[in-house]
Amino acid sequence: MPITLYHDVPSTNCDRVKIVLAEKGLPWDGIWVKLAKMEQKRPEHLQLNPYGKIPVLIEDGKVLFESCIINEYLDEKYPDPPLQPKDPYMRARGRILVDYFLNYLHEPYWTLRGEMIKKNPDERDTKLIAESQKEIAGRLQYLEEALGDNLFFLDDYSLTDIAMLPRFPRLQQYGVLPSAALPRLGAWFERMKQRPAVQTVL
Ligand SMILES: N[C@@H](CCC(=O)N[C@@H](CS)C(=O)NCC(=O)O)C(=O)O
Repeated sequence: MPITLYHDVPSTNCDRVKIVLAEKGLPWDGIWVKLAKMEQKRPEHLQLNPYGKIPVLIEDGKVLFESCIINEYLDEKYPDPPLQPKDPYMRARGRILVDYFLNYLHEPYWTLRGEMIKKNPDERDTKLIAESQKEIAGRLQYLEEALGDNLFFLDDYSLTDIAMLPRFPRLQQYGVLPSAALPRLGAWFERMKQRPAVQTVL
């Protein structure tokens, strides 16, 4: 049975799932959930995802939400090509890096995003923007070191790279990247952009 994805554009959380679907060559039908119209809060959507968010993926009548959990499901159900390391520690390490990136960067990222998308250029708080950019870049230093000299976070390309990628174009757009202090993350981002599956969401 085909996969159905409830999604919108732009949506970094939906992009994360779309990259995995593309890597696996899995066809999917899309159902638009227009965030601008708050369709994600409609009762019929809340029945699928009580958080009132997208993405939601349905396969064979089974409903899944939370992008990283959906991606693990897809990788386990469709293991070719594999997108998780076999070693349990490495899997856990990948989840830790994603948790760090999404949760620990959350506050300064949303402060910066708020300034950039909700205000006209002449209304923006330039001091707050500079502080947020600095805070995010400082927190990214841990990931710069975690990447080290590897091509990808867990050596081989994996769900960890895919989970992080969708926010990188925005970090670039909002002036956090490129940064002389984060050369490895900059090179990783360029490497990620070469992948056809990633190009489907750029
Ligand atoms: N942790 C969730 C986050 C999902 C999320 O925040 N999705 C956004 C779109 S990118 C959304 O639905 N926002 C609307 C809202 O929060 O009302 C996931 O990874 O799927």
